This record gives sequence, structure tokens and C-alpha cells, in this order.
Amino acid sequence: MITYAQTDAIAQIVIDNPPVNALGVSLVGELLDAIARAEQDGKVSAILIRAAGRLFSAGADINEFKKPEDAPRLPTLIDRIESCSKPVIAVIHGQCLGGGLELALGCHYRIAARNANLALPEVQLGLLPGAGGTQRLPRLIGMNAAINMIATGTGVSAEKALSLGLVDRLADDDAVIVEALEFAGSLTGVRRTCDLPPPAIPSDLDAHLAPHLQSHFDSVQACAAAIHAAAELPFMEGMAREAALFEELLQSDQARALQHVFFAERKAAKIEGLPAKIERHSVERVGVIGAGTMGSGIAINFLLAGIPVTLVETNAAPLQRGADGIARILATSVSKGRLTEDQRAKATDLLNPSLAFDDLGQCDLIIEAVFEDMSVKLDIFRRLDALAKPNAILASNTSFLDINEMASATARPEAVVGLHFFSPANVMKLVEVIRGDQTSNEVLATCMKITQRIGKVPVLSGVCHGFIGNRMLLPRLEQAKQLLLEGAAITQIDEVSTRLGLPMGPLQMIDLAGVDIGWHRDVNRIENLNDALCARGRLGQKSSAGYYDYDDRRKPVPSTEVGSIVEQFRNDAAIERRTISDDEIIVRTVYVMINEAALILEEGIAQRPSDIDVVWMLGFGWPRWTGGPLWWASEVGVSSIVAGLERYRSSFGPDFRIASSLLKFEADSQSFYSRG
Ligand code: T1G
Repeated sequence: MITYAQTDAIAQIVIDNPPVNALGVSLVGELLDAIARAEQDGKVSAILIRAAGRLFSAGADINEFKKPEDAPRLPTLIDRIESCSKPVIAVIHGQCLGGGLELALGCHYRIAARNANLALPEVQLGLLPGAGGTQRLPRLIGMNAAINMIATGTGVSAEKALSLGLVDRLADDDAVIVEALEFAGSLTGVRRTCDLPPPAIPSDLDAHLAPHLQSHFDSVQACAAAIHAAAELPFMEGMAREAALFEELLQSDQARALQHVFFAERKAAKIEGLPAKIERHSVERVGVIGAGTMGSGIAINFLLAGIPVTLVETNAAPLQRGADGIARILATSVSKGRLTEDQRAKATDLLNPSLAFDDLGQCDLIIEAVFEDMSVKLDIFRRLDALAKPNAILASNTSFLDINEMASATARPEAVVGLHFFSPANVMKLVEVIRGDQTSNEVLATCMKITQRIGKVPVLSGVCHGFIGNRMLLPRLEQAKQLLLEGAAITQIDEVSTRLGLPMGPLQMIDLAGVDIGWHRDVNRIENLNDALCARGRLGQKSSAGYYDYDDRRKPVPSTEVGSIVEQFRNDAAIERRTISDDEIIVRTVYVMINEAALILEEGIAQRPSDIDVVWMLGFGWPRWTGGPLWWASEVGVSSIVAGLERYRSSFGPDFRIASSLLKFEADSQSFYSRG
């Protein structure tokens, strides 16, 4: 866990707790002993605290929050470091996060390698920095800079940290220890952050805090209170205030939900039942077929990860549009400070637009992102089978279609997989990795790894119509349109979802994705509401008119034309208009998704409930602070879900059934998650 060494008069305490130097209870105990040893050793004049491995520390051990506190806590250690009579220097490299940064703040000095990133991300876990960070950081760097770091969890680079006064010196990555030893040798006394005066309250503090206070995260509100305490209370009283706020958050539903999300996003990439050691393919060059919005977005992910991309189209015009689209997105990222000019140039150089399908023959992974038409895709897979490298992975970006059918068009079904990106593909973090019946474990393991390498969170899905996310979406959209016909208002339907914290309701989602998805394009064939809207050119946001009118993009209004279309349909179908409650809407547009998720789990399409939570959070914006749809359903209570589905069973059609797993949960008073 730690090693202790001495170089001349400098003691070196090295944290060595793979994989992320998490500061668990036993490590805290060892560090307390090491500090005491160095302080008592007359031959020691100064003390370095540094870490082995790729980073300084990921902070407190999140796995230990549930355990009762009966051992020395991180704040005790940090106070002990700060009270040490000899100078203690934190030697920081890589990630220095949460309690790791708070430990560094308790040190008297801090030296950082240029590759360091310093952050207090506790707020993302539903917590706040609970080991003195809300009291020491404002004293060190001022209120406004501290608010940004504490209330958002955003990190600062080593350079920025130096300019803020958060670190005292920078060093080249490979020289940071040598420089720290030299720096330590020059020190003659300690400098305690707790002795610094309380930070001045800037005149614009409330303006600075205001945007953060809009957050749904209770932890952000608590951060604001703790930061205020840093300015208004003596240090020890401020520490007591921080501790009280931390303990309150620790017991909160949001903190439990957000910590569930943290582990769920990491567990998703693990494939159950796969041998620990598995041979992955090397992916040095990627091919993307189709330079439309999706193809271009997919290409950008690989380009930014330093992987060359051959982008293939059948005609020069769409190929040029795709290449121009990629250039535009990269340039915008530079102008917004998300990319450096050098990163943009490097990414651009790796793009190889081509009209020659044969150029794909060099690629290790080929992703088709063409029109959602099975005949087009089958033709592509047949051609790929003939020209792709022997070990190439052949992937489809399809949202709904059958990967097994595509695999059957090749002599290498074990190499065929789905990689379902979500639009915009260069932004959304979710990729559904679709396992065909014959997809090999090596191909799956390679896809899980390469999607993480491009900064995505992969979730494994089996083959069914719509896989995980879209399969749950379909009944939600159908019920929304049916509720319209029965008398609910457009905004009423959507606001039930937005009040839950979803970024938009089902009808707003149809407008965003396009009312014409799956439309047969025959304006004289009107079989449902979407057909009627499409026939009138109401294709959604892209035509500035769908279920809403988008004359003012900032304030879409429900369409009166759609109102009359609905009226017409209602009369033709002799549907009696009635008042519909929000309760009915939540059952028919949200509980129905929970039921679909339970069926998806029963059929083995998804590996685990937390994967479904990840899909809906990262693919559709389900609010993280509720843990995802199945974590939320567990909090609502399965019995309420089942009772709601029973109440409105007739609305779901003759083939509807309540998942047997839901009924079993209800009978056993269980849920998707055992409350451990
Ligand atoms: N505690 C326990 N395990 C952790 C951990 C942590 N803090 N951080 C990561 N892990 C595990 C993770 O679950 C995974 O496990 C493995 O390490 C690799 O992680 C008092 C209360 C450091 C940037 O919020 O941001 O300090 O899946 O896959 O992509 O105020 O991990 O292999 O079994 O993410 O290279 C605040 C959380 C804690 C930082 C590395 N700290 N971690 O990313 O690897 S609360 C955080 C990260 C706190 C104090 C408060 C990232 C990373 P497994 P990984 P990575």
C-alpha cells in the first residue's frame, strides 16, 4: 500500500495502491504511521508524499462509503499532515482527484508534473469534498475559482493550477521527483493552508453561484453552503460545517444513485462469461462507409483518438459534404477551446476520403453507416466479405436491423457485429455493441476496448428489434401518440417526462429524431398520425414543424395544425375525447419502458439492469441523479409499476404482457437491485 524511503534528509512516502491509488481506510492508517515515523526521525528534515503508477490518487475509496466508519478517516490524516512540524510536499502526477487533491491541500507545498490534472469531482457522486477541500481550496485560490472547481467537479491542468496558486512549482513529467527532492532541500519551514485568512467574498459571488444553483444535484447546493462557510466561519467551524453537509449527502438518495451510476458505467464494458485473458484484434486503421451525419460523426471519434479513417462514399458530392462536415465540427471544437489547433490538424491528416470501395481492404475495422435498408446493407456485407482483410471486423451502425441477417451475407459471421452509435455520434458517449449469434468473443472484446479507446461507454446487447435503447423507446412513442388521440395535450404528455428530469418528452423526441423515420414516403397513404404530419411536410425540427412549431427555436409551441389533424383522426376512429391524468401518462410513457426493460433482461438481450440504466442515461439523457430508469423504478417500487400497468393494461393492446420478472419482484418484494 505504501513504501517508505529516505534520500539524504528527505523522507519519501510512496502511495502504491493499484489501480488508482484509492485512499481506503487501511491506506489512511499506513500513511498516518508513515507521517509519524518521518516526524519523529531526527535525520529527516522534509517529507515527500508521492504515488506509484499512472496517477497520484483517485481520491477516497468509493467502495468504502457504505462501510461504517470505525477507522481513521481521511480528514484526520490530512489534519495530521498539515500539523506536521516538518515541511510536507505533495508530488503530483496524472490524475489528482477528490480526496487525493484534498490530501495534497493538507500538504504544506505542492509540486506538479505537467501531465497532472487536479479536480474535486465529488459533486458528480452526489457528495462534496468532505476532507477539507471546501475550506482549504477557497483560502488558496479564492472563492470564484474554487466555486468552479468544487460545484462542477471540473479539473484544472498543472499550468492552470500554477497560475491559481494551487501548486507551487511545475516539473517535467520525468523530472518531478528529482525536482521535488531539490525543492524539499531548500525549505526551512511549514506553510499551513488552514492558517491562511478566510477568502474574501467577491462582490459577484451570487452571480457566480447562480448558474450552479439551478442544478438538480443536491450536492451542488451543499457545495455552495460549504464554500460560504469557508468565507464566513473560522477554519475549524468551517470544517465542522463541511463534515455535517458531507454526512447528510452521504445518506441521500441522489448520492446512492450517482455512485450506482459511477460503477454501472464501468461495469458495462465487462462481458459476463468471457475468459479473463482473451486475444483482441489490433485496430490500426478504420473504414467508415457512408459520409452522412452518422458516418462523419463516427469517423471523428477515431480521428481524435489518432486512428486513421478511410471514409468511403459512392459519389463525390456526398463524400465532399462529409469531409466538409468533419472539418467544420473540428474547427468549431477548436474555437470553443475543446480542441487545440494541433489536435485538429493531426485528426484532419488522418482522414482519407475515398470513392474506392476497395480502399477498405486495408482496414482492421469497417463500420457501415448507410441508409437503414436491409437490402443495401446486405449488398455491402457481401462486398466487404470479398475484399476485407482476413481478420477485419465488419460492423453495422444500424439502429434496429438484424445483425444475424447481415452476418449471413458473409462467409465470416464470427467477424460481424453491430456498433450502434447515437446521434450526434461524435458527442454521445453510448455505443451499443450488438452481439450476433455467431459473433466471436475476440471480436466482442475488441469492440468493447476500441469503443472505450475512442472515449465511449460500450454496452453489450443481443439482437432484437431496436436492441436495448430503441426497443424501450418504441412503446413510449406509440403510447404518446395514442394519448394524443384520446385527449391529452401535446405539452401535457411531454411535461410529465421533463418533470422527471428527462431532457425532452416523447413527442419532442419524435420531432428531434424526425417524424419521417420509417415513413413510406407516400403522401396519399395516411395510416397514422406520423403519416398525416409527414404528408403535410411536418417532419419535425428539420422542417421547423412537427408536433411543435419551431418558428422560434428557443420557444417551440405545440402545433394547432397537429391539433386539427388529431381531431380528424379522433372523429374518424370514433374515439371519445377524455381528460387524461398525469398518472396515466407516466404509466403509459414511462412504466411501459420499465416493463420492456424487464423483458429485455428476461430474454438475455441485456447482461444486467445497470447496463439498461447506462443506455438510457448516455443515449437518451435520463437524469443521472436518479440512477437510470431501473434504479429509479426500484425507488418508485415495483409494486407501483405493476399496479400502474394493470390499471391501464387495455391501452397497451392485445399482445401486451407484464414481464414475469416484474411480477416475481412484486411477489417477493424484490426489485432490479437488492438494497445492499
Ligand atoms: N474508489 C474506488 N475505486 C475506484 C475509484 C475510487 N475513487 N476510482 C476508480 N476506481 C476503480 C474503478 O471502479 C475501476 O474499477 C478502476 O478503478 C479503474 O477506473 C473525501 C469523498 C481515476 C480518472 O470521483 O474518475 O474522494 O472496474 O475504469 O478510465 O472528499 O477512475 O476495474 O473494477 O475509471 O483510467 C472522488 C473517480 C472520490 C474519481 C481513472 N474521486 N475515478 O479513470 O479507469 S470521493 C472520483 C475516476 C472522495 C473525499 C471524497 C477514474 C480515474 P474496475 P476507471 P480510468
